[in-house]
Amino acid sequence: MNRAVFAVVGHPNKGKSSIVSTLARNDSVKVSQRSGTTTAADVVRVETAHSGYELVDTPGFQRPNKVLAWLNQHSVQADQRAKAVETFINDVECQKRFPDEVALLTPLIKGAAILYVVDGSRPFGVEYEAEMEILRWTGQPSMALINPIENHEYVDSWSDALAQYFKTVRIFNPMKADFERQLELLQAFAHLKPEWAKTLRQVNQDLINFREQQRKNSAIILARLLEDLCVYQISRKVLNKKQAESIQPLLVEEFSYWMRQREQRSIEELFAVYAHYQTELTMENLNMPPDLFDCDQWYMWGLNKKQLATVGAITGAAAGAAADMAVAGHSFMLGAIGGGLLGFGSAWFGADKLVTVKLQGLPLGGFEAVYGPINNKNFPYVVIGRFVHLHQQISQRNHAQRGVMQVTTIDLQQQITSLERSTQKALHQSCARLIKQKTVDDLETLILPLLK
Ligand SMILES: Nc1nc2c(ncn2[C@@H]2O[C@H](COP(=O)(O)OP(=O)(O)O)[C@@H](O)[C@H]2O)c(=O)[nH]1
Ligand SMILES: [Mg+2]
Repeated sequence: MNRAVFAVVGHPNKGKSSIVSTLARNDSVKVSQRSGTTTAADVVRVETAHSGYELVDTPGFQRPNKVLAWLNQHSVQADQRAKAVETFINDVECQKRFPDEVALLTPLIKGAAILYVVDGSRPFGVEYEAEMEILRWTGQPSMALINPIENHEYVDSWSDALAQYFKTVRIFNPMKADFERQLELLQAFAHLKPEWAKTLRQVNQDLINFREQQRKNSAIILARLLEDLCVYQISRKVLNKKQAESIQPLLVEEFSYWMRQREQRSIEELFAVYAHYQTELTMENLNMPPDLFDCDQWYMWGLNKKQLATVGAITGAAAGAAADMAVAGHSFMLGAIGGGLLGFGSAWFGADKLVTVKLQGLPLGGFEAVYGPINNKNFPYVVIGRFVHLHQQISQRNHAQRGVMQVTTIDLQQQITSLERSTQKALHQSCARLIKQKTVDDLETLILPLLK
C-alpha cells in the first residue's frame, strides 16, 4: 500500500492535535486545554489535488512503564519485538487495561510512520524513555518533533535525549510554523519511507498550487464585494417630500444593514477559503472597527487625505479634483449614513459627500426617494484595506490557533506603493471608476498583488 500514514504520538498535552491541525490546514481537528481530548485514534485525511496522506491523531501515552513491562514479559529477542507489540494490541485484557496505548500503537502496527512529539519548554525525564522504547519496538520509521510550547529552555537537552532513539529530530511549533516551515517538515517526512517520497513530493507541489488558488479565490471575493458595495442603492416611492423625510431613517438603516451584511458575507467566504471555520472568528471578535461606516476609522483602512490627494496626480486626473478627493473619512460625513450628526434635511437633499441621496419626481406623480450609492472616493480603498488586512491575518493563521484573532491596522498606502507603478495607476483608476458606477475589467487580477 502506497498511502503515506503518520501517527502523531507522545504524552498528552504536548501539541499532537495542534500539529495535526496545522499540517492538515484545517481547524476542525479537536484541540483542547484539557488532557485526553483525543480518546481514540482519529484519522485525518489530507487530500490534495493529485495526492494525499493521512495523519493519525492519537490519545497519548498513559502508562508507558506498565506497557513496557508487559512487552518485556512477552518477548526477549529483538526480532520478536514488533510481534510482541502486535500481540499486545490484540490482547483483550490489554485493550481493557491500556486503551490509550492500544489505540496509539494500532496504526503503527498497521504501517504508519511515527511522529513523536515532546514539549521543549519542559525538562526531559526518564519517564519518557519507556515511551520511546515502546515506539522503537514497533520497528517503524520515526521522527521526533520538539514543540517549544512556552519557550526553548529544554530544547537542547531534549535534542540529546531524542537523538538516542530517533535519526531525525526537528523543532516544530504548530502555532508559529509558517507555510514554508510546514512544507519543510513535509519534505522531511518524504525521507522516512522511500516508497512514500513520490506521493509526498506531489502533496508538496499540490499544496503550493492550492495556496496560490486560495489567493486568487480571495481576490475574486474582494472584487465582487467592491463592485456590490460601490453600486448599492435603495429606493422607495413616496407621495411628497414630507413622506420622504419621514422614511429617511429607515432607508439609512436598511442601506447600512445591507452593506455591512455584504461585507460580513465576504469575510465568511474568505475564512472558508482558508478552511478556518471556528466560531471565535466572527466579526464581533475580530477586534477591528466593526462598523464599515465608522468614518473616523476610515483613515486606518483606506487612504488619508494627503494620500488621496496624490491619487489624482498618479491617475492623471485634473488637479482640481484632488481637493474634492480630500473630502473623505471625516466624522462630519457620518451623519449622512449613521443618521447621527447632520440634520437629515441637509443629508437628504444633497449636502453630504458620502452617499448620494435623491428625491426624483415620477412621471405619473409622486416621488422616488433614492438612497445610495456611496460617492466618497475613499470608500473603495476602505473596503480594500479592511479585506486585505483580514486576508493577511487569516492566510497566515495556523489552524492550531484557536484564540481570538488579534487585528492590528495596516498601511494600505504602503502596500499600494510597493506595487509596480503601472499597477498602482490601474488600481487608482479602477477605484475612481467604481465610485462612479463604471465597470472595471478583470478587477480580481488587478487586486491580486495586494493579497500577499
Ligand atoms: N502557546 C502554545 N500552545 C500550544 C502549543 N502547542 C499546543 N499548545 C496548546 O496546548 C494545549 C494542548 O494541545 P493539544 O494539541 O490538544 O495537545 P495533545 O494533547 O498533545 O493533542 C492546547 O491548549 C494547545 O492550544 C504551542 O506550540 N504553543
Ligand atoms: Mg490531542
